[in-house]
Amino acid sequence: MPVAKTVACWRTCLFVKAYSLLSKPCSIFSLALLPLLVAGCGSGGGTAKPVTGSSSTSSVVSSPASSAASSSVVNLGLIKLNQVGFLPAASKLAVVPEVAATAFQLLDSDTHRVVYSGELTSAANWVPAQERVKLADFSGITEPGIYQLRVEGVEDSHSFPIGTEVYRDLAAASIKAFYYNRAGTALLSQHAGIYARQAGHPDTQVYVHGSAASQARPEGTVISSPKGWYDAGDYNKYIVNSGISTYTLLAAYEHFPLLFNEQNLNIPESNDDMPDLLDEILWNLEWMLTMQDPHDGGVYHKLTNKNFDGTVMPHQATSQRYVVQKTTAAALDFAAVMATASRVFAAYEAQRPGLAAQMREAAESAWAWAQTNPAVFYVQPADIRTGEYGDRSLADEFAWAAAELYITTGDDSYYTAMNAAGTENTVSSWGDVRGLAWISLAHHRDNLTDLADQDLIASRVTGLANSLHNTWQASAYRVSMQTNHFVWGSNSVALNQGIVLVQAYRLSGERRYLDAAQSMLDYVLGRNATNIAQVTGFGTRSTLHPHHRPSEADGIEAPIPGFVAGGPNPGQQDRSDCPVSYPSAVTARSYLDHYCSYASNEIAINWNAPLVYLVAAVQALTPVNP
Ligand SMILES: [Ca+2]
Ligand SMILES: [Ca+2]
Ligand SMILES: [Ca+2]
Repeated sequence: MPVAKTVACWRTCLFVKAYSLLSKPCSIFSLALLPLLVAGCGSGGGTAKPVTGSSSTSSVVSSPASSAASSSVVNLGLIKLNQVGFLPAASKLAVVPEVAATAFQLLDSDTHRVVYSGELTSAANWVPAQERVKLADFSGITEPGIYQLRVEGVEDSHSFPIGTEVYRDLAAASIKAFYYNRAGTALLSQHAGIYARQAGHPDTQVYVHGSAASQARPEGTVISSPKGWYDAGDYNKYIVNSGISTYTLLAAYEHFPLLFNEQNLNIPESNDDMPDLLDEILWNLEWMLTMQDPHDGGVYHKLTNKNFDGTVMPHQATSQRYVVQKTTAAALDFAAVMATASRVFAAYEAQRPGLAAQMREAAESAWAWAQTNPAVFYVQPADIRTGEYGDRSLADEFAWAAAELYITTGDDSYYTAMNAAGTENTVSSWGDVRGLAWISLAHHRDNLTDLADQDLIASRVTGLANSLHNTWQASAYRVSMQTNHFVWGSNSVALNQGIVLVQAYRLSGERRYLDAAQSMLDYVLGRNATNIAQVTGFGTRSTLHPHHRPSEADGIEAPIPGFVAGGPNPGQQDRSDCPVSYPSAVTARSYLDHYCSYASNEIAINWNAPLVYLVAAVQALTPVNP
């Protein structure tokens, strides 16, 4: 077992992540602190053991099923497309290197018979990849089958399917990833297969940290706070990041219930009388409820070790756990999620009597706490070194919580508190959640009180979507990702952009928004500059070595499936902790498929949730008949 000094340092860099995701450069403050924090980590840095300990090689580009001829460089010269495939009536695009050819052919992958020929667009530059490419549009091909794209002068593309079921497995796996990250329970082989593991982190005896002490619960008070999902590649649980993650899954259910009602994830709660997605969400909601102090409504910011665990399995990580500091952000994110959840679970009163009411009361008391404590920011105690999720801009958290409470209760005072006219719409991230308010208001627009400004709701949704759509339309890769979007967790930016586009489609029915949203799914699944489908277990050439402790420590070669990687991040904040170099410093190719790379290859619940949502949306919204 690695010794304590091999505690990974990626959370040190989450500290930086806090800044990068808020679209600020790393502050001098954070950079100045880095050496101090990293100093405690030993030579391994983010990697708790040498790469040779990995179950596979450290090669960045190798892949068992790669069709690439050369593995010595990232394959700039290849056709890039969604490797998981397309629904029959979907928009279908591929990126082709700048070659002399002006036409492309679609082949039947088995017979190599040409089934379609089309014109390539003229070449254009995609700035984030510094790459000139052409586009092939084969949206007109709707016949189910397995295909490849052929362009003279380039290797044939990966094989990919067109069919009605192409996203079925991905839709399930992206949710089951949360099951694999459950705290406090053993994963049995009947559900987890080769990824079965012992229970870790029961969290039934958690200490109230000094920073969280109150008269009713002084320092050292023992509370029980079981269940929940591990946040990311580490084993701690954070309310702020649980906020957007749990909400995004709840929104997926609110928007597309039919899809999930029929889904069987093969989890312990399968075959009960609750949709499996809701069962999985409850695993985290039940934990979140325990994070509220019943004496005052305040919510602890996180449940954590003092330091990060090494690269060990959950049951081997047995450090004492603490709840740390109540914060305004935690109270507001908690209030928003519980208000949302109480709407969703109101339909399951028979299965869970009283739960919806309990959640609503929990939301309202957390909101009340935040009203009396409107600016309690997270301050990392001296003896705690895990992730901070610090955020000093809370207008968006207030707006989001108010919007969800307004929708759930119908109380106009919450709409007033939201300050709708002063609340912009943005692509969401854990630290900027105002966009979630607009998603919920747009979805519930037919059931709001007269006070709600319907024109404003529509204009906020379409305004942001139009901006993304215009970028998409003008992009050589036909994606809405631009250079400044390549922050830590850039794949979640792409996915959350897709979610914004989906809202505009749901509001307007204009197909262009759905096509742009499809492109953002395509992007994560292979139509990106790395030519890697960045979800474990999916695509011909996909992420193999995520920064995820169980995936690294389990001794199984294949990574646990269904996790989206953080994605290209030119910040490369893990460079000094990695024994191999990134294959490229170019923005959209700055991705390292290695366990060491917490800055480009970690997994996180707030990155997987928008994958769940976007896959479901594309499946549910794409017309069945071409
Ligand atoms: Ca179930
Ligand atoms: Ca914020
Ligand atoms: Ca593994």
